[in-house]
Formats: sequence, structure tokens, C-alpha cells
Amino acid sequence: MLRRIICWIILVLLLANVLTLVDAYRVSTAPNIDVFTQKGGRGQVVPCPAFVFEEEVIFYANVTYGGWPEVNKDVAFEVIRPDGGMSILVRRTNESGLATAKLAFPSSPDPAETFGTWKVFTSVNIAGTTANDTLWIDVRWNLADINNDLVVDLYDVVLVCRAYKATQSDPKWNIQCDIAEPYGIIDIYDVVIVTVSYELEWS
Ligand SMILES: [Ca+2]
Ligand SMILES: [Ca+2]
Repeated sequence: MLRRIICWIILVLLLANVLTLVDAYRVSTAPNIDVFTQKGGRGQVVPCPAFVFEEEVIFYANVTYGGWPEVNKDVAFEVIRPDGGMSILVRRTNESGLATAKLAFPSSPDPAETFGTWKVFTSVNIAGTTANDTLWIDVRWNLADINNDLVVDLYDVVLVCRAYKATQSDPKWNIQCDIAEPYGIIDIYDVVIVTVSYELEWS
């Protein structure tokens, strides 16, 4: 009887290990896409540091299948403005599995159309399966206007001070305040950007 129970336990443990391996295989062989910019945003469904309206943004989409780069795959970048307007860019992956798309934010912006959160939805189809990733970008008239209300005032100072010294794993991390290099930390360089623009307004 005891031997039978031990056999059953071993069998269940073996089955659990096999199922875990199958799951790991499924994940490792699934198509994957990760979109980010020259300022950051690596990882699935994460934002990247803010841009100003005249800046050029470079979108990178890293496409892999089973952990290996996917070459010559068409990646669709759906770029959605704060007012809902949309444009689509299609770029092909290179030998490293990377598709690159450049976009210049308007140099004479309409605040409703330009300032606020832009969404970039990317998709690629590999062997009949579609992979997606989404990136959010805050676009401002001035990087120091952290809350995007068209004036740099005490509210922006409070936001950057509240996140001071935070890194990405910190509970007080706020990517909206990460406006100066080095990215990935809110430090004195981010605070300086806000203080030198204090009391400036969009006009
Ligand atoms: Ca503000
Ligand atoms: Ca920073």
C-alpha cells in the first residue's frame, strides 16, 4: 500500500515537472515584440520618458521568435495622438530583428492635438500568430511641465521633489519626472530642468 502511494506521489511530481517544461517551451517559442524609444521604454506595455513637441522620436521594435531575432518581418506602428488622430507606419526588421521608425512631433503644435499622452501600438505576425506591444509617450511644450497643464509652477516642483532619488523599482518612482539624463533615476538633473523653467507658460 505504502509503495503504491509513493509511486503515485512520484508520478504526480513527474507530471507537474513535464507540464512546467511544456509551459516554458510554449513561452520560449512564442513570437515576441518589444517597442521602445531612444529614451527607454523597454519591456511589455511600459511608458518611456517624455518628449517635447519639436523632438524627433525613434521607435525601435525588437522582434523575436523562440528567443531568436526575426528577420524581414513587417512591423506596424500605430501612432495615436492625444486627440485620437492616428497614423500608421510599417517598417521591416533587419538582421538583428529590429524595425526602426522615426517620427517628428509637430514644430507648430496644436495643444489639444499634440500635448498629452501618445500611444504607440505595435504588431507583427509570425507563423500565423500576432504579437503586440504598447508604449506610452508624454509629449509636452516644455519637459519641465510635468503635469502637462501648460505652466511650470509649484505643482511640477512638488512632483519632481516627491520622486527625488527614486529609481524604477522604487514605489515613489514617477516616469513623468524622468526628464533628464541619466534616465532611470530622478536626480538633481531632473530637478534643475524644472527649476530653470519655473513660472514659464505656454504661449
Ligand atoms: Ca505644470
Ligand atoms: Ca533622470
